[in-house]
Amino acid sequence: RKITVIGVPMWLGQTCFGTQLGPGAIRATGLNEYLQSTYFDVVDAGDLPFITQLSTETPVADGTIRNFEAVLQGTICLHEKISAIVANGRFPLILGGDHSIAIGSIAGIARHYHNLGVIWYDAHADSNTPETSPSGNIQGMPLAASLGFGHPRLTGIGGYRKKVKAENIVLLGVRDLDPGERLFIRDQGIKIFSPEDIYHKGIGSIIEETIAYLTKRCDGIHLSFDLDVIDPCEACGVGTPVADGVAMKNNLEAMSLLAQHNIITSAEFVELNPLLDKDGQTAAAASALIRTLLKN
Ligand code: DIR
Ligand code: MN
Ligand code: MN
Ligand code: MN
Repeated sequence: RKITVIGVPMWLGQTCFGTQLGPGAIRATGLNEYLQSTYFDVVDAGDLPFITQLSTETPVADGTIRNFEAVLQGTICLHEKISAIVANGRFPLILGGDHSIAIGSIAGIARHYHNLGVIWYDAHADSNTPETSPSGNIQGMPLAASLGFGHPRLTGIGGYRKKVKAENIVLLGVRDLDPGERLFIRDQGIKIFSPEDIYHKGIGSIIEETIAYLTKRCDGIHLSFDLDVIDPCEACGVGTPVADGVAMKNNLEAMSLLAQHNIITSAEFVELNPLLDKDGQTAAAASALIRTLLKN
């Protein structure tokens, strides 16, 4: 496999300073050295050149979206970069950065597939629109935006609106839904598994079901991994931890199964905030998940 690593030091999709340091903290685990020793062809394209100072932007566009212009420009920049990586036949491994960046990565990837599947592995559903968002954070909107719902400038990135179809999405590990998101997921008929489902059915059977469901239609599958899906006891370095998460043992097994089936065509690992981390446990978790996903 030909892999291009790209860091996306974005934190303005939420309010917790430090998420822009995520790519560096994951690299510091020795990820590149591991990948380069394992794979023939690994390129680290470095970080996108974002300005990461404290934002003075007023909470925006139409008054409901925080740091709108800064996040929009970041996602546009990422979209172009990722599209070029995929066009060159390479696997993009995206290191975040907060989850708003998924708008750009999916916009860049989806143009190269007829039926892009997305596994959204997250404590949250990130399915808010500016109308339903309780926070105004774009971090909570990327899945809705990728389906074509939200601010037109966010949904219009890349010059096309609908990046993924609702039936090509599976949500895994979700346990914190806002009221509007609950309705949205039901209306769209999106497949969703909670940590409780994983506990009862076992991660193996959930992943097998997910793979069977997506591979029926999809010609590529993007993994969008929000590190806050992990139980906070094992990964505290995230801005919005939610109790009763998915154990690392299960997360690693999930990555291992996805690797065995060889179906993931792009991946992002987001929301690491090294300033909130303890002894680098969350960075180490991210690194272990990536290594397992890319094994073989
Ligand atoms: C919440 C939190 N649903 C929001 N979302 C987060 O702000 O829309 N996503 N933290 O990862
Ligand atoms: Mn998320
Ligand atoms: Mn989340
Ligand atoms: Mn199988």
